[in-house]
Amino acid sequence: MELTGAQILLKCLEKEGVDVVFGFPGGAVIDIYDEIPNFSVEHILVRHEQGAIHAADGYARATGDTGVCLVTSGPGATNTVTGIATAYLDSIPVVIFTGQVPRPLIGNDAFQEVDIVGITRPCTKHNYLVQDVCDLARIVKQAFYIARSGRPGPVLVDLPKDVLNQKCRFDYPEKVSMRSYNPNVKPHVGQVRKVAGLIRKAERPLIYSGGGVVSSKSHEELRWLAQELRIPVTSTLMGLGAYPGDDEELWLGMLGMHGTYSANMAIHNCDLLLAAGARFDDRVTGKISEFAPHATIVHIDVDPTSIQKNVSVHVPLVADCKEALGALQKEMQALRDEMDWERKHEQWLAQIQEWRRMHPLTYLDDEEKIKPQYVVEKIDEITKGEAIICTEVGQNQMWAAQFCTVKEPNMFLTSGGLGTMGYGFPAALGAQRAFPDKLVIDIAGDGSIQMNIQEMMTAVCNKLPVKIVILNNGYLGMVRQWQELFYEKNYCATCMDAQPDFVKLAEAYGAAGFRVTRKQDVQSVLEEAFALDKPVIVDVRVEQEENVYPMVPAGASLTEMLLV
Ligand SMILES: Cc1ncc(C[n+]2csc(CCOP(=O)(O)OP(=O)(O)O)c2C)c(N)n1
Repeated sequence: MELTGAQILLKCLEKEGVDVVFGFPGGAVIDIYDEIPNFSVEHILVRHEQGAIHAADGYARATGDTGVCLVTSGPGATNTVTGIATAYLDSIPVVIFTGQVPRPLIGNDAFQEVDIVGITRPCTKHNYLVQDVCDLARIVKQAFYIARSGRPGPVLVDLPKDVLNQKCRFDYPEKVSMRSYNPNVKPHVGQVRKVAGLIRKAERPLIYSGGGVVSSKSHEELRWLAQELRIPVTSTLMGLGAYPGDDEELWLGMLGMHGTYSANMAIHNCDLLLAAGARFDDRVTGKISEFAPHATIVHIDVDPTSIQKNVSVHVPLVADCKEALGALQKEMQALRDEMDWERKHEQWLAQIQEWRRMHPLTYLDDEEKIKPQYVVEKIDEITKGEAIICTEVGQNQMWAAQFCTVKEPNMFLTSGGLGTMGYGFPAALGAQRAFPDKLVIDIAGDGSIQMNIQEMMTAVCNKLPVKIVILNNGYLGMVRQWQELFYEKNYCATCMDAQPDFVKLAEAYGAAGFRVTRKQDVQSVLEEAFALDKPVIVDVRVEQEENVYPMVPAGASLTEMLLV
């Protein structure tokens, strides 16, 4: 039987096991919307297309599966670009379907025409313009395959309106074969042996784990290597949760610009750095020429182009992290019996504990004022590490990363690479849709939350009881911090004291709102808010000019930390 393009698309989604699509309609995709009620795919109507793409991304990060978003042509498509770039920089699998004007009008400046394939070429892993309905099923199959495999990422499929009306027999391919795309997932045996030999010889080894460990689901292998061989672990913002944040011996916390003193000192002094699924971004390395100066650097990454990009690596291992760490585990299992790992790194681990004692991750608490770190600590205490934590961008994000004990992967969702304000709340909606019974909290700044607050209506309509905790400092805090430290306190354009009444705003949408102005109320209000079965905003008035420490000034060496 022949089906229309719109029907074929929805059938493909069913075949891919997609249970939810986040979207916003328009003329170019109305044929798809016309068919949605006839298929098993749920559609969640957002209030802005940026909300749709971040929600799809949040769904993908929380589940480890692929997120899907559907929008119309022109402004609908361009409204997703920030979210596409966000997913691209963090290697998150999402498939974006955009409507396009009918083929005969393409290139004619038709109403609501943009070249979205051209616009997104630099920020998608791959993209397609479907020219013939008979290609549609194959393209959708490829899109999902490319988004998920190798180094994951966003894939966009642009759908001209007339193609959605054309008919073709539906035939979903079983397999994908693309001559030009064959990610290398198996590690080279010789390289694995070499790395095993290096681990065996190392006296001061350190694991630097990134988002690739989370997305390849290789946290078990990582944990084995660290715990059995007694190798301390630090991670990027994206890697949080791969290693349990409550291991007080081997876990050093995040490294880099706002990393812990012990993590940054360990990087500087280690003799072997095992980087897994991380890309040495500048927020992590500080001054490149002084990064890990005494270490042999091993880099495990499925994307060969990320190797040697920023830092010169001694031993590359191009493979999926799960395959590579699994192979290393096997090699090391054989060696473990002949070595006394328990004693081997004793001095190194003692040195690390000493650094931790000298400069623990801390802040100057106050009897009266509410410190933002105190709020995050309370959130952590109340949720016992069992909530999915999302963040916006800025100081709120760094405090969340520093003071939340993330114990499992896929539990800390944040825009690491692009640093997109407005990411956290819609991402939280995606995560909450994936896990209706989990507590999902967006730790927010008063600036960021205003970027996508319209999605509160989506939360209320769809009964997604996300909790937003605003660390309200009345500033675009992170920029203000830079102005304070490096621009002689010239607080130009960072004061945000003209604000909506967040409690009334929540109520206007049909959600609940609380305001906290006294330290002694923080805990009880958070508990009350988290217990409610509806979306909530908690507006906490925190100390206005609090800074995030430690801080490595941009371009400085990791050892040049400003401390509390
Ligand atoms: C879309 C976007 N615009 C601008 C920035 C630059 N920026 C980074 S952090 C920040 C301040 C964020 O302020 P707020 O959300 O209030 O959080 P705080 O730092 O106070 O916790 C800004 C403006 C950004 N990251 N994203």
